[in-house]
Amino acid sequence: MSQPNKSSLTEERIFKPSKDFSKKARIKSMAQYKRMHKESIEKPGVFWAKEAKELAWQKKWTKALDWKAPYAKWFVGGKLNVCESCVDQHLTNGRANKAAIIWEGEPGENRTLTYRQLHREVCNFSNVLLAKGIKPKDRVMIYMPMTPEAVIAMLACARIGAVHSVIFGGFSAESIVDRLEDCQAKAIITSDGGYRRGGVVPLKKNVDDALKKYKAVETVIVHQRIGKEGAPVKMKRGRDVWWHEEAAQVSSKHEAKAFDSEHPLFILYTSGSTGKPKGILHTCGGYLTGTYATCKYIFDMQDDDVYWCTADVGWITGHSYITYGPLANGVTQVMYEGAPNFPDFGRFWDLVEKYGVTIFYTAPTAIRAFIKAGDHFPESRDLSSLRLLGTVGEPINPEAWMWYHRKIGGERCPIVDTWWQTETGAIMISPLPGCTPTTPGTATLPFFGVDAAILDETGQEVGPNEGGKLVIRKPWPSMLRTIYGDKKRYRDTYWNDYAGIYTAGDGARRDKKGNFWITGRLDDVLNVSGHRLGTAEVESALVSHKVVAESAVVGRPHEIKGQGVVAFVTVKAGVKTSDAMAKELRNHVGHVIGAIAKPDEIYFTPALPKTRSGKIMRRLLKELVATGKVSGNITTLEDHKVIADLQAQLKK
Ligand code: 7RM
Repeated sequence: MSQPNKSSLTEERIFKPSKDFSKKARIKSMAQYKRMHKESIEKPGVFWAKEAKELAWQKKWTKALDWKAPYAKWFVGGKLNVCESCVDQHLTNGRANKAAIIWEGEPGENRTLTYRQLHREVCNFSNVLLAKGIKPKDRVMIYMPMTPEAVIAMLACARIGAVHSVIFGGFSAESIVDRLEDCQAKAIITSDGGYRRGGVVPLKKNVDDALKKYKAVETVIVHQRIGKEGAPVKMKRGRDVWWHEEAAQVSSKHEAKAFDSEHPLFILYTSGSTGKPKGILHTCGGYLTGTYATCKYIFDMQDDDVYWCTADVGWITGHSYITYGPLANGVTQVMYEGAPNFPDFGRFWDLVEKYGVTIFYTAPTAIRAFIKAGDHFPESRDLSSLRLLGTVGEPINPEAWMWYHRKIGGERCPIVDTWWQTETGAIMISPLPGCTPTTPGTATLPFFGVDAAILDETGQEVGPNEGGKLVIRKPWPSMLRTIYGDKKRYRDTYWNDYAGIYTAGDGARRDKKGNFWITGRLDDVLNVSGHRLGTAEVESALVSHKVVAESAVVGRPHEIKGQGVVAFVTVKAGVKTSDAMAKELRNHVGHVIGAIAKPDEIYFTPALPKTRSGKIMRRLLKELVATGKVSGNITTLEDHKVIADLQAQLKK
């Protein structure tokens, strides 16, 4: 036999949940999973109706699913207020005085909100929004640090039927402008600032800069997180108001009115293969059902759990697994404002010990950073409260998985490697912690109602261990409904490869046991520290600098970030290149998009490798940065000298 490759070796390592874990878990055996999965695929309407019934509806639906590819409507005719399921229902089911959010600020202060207190805050802020003239379907942008107010703002929007669009606090003023223009937001909710790595992120100032370019915003509501000493802000008369001043003027009582199941809930921007981010639109009933059910089964949320998802609310993971899913389950969760390494890499483990976290959900990039920081950080804390671990955002390398299992999970906690996307709204492929045998590196099997498959170019399902395109063959409740304002792009991006089938944009293979191994994006989207970034976005940011004529951006494997950003740049005639120039361009990209997009390396080149018809040959550049050389067919290359020059530069 030939040498076994690494992946077939790792497939031999199988980890099963302990009997004790399985006994208490919602799904206890593979037989139960298989039976339920089969039913959920054969009769999706029946399966999902059962889940949806556990939420608060003011009017029951008449039809579970209306599917006219590629448009789905779930729970047609049903009416609900998402906020009622996440908050109000817990006032009468015994959870009123249970902690909903245990929050810790980066400087170390903490605050607990019970479900009753959360309800009061959300009602109060709903009245603030109403007083500002916000109507159902109006778009409201949220640009805040990780504070309970970010969650309160989202829930208040949902409560009054407004559509929130949360922008990650690490994005720049220019990124805000693009998104404002696209969704035409009427109001912005922000903070004077947020703490990050000991410093203050000037959120309100970024909003001010954005509003110099986009002028249609009528109201800016500013939550005071820092205070005048640390974050002085300018308030524009007639436009800007303080959250606490407005809140003091309105009541804390608000009755939740029901909206249609298909009423828009939020727009969240994500990177695609063009320079323009896509506004992914999610709606109420289906999205809530998907996030609720996945929390219940995949995180196995129980009433005495203390759950912590370390994502930012600015990403889909924060929407689905901080705000909507966990609260609909009535769980207690920890929320932390700051960086994992502030004041040092022990911070997360301090929080786990201090609050007795039982379920912990983070990203592989964070795990790799912890590995590098050293084992003494977790080893010197008591992590025995943990019972379940999760990962999300990118494929987890087996080494990181094993470290997580040993050093954080104490070899006792199941790990759920959860594959999903902004577009899918909720987790799609993942182990169920009480039954699925896991192997480092695979997200294992599809969740209930998820008909995942791997297809070749002709639409045939590929055989075991053959690579292909990851697709979902049937609609699911939390799927995106469209790209806001761009139906054509919605169809072209997700529904064009195979009729009526959703293409995820990821490559994958299935092993002999049916486990899905996600190999990464097939389009020009990078995954930097678990965050999606379009190469075209970085390119257009570079080209917006006055000295740049042209650029090509590719990813390269990066030890901590998963992928690093490498840029090839051609400057305009007469411009002299230098290290200082490279630094300036890096900062420029940070300014245009945000710090996560800054290229790790910039190479200046008199020309980019192109085909005779003028297309940049990214494939060559990718290969060049990964291996230092190019193989394969380069006969279509217009100018061979370009590659030789770049090769010489990369050697240095
Ligand atoms: C939740 C989220 C989506 C992209 C997706 C994949 C990659 C996410 C995993 C993963 C392998 C995983 N939404 N991805 N989770 N790849 N294993 N468990 O990340 O819209 O921001 O990104 O992330 O490429 O298409 S996202």
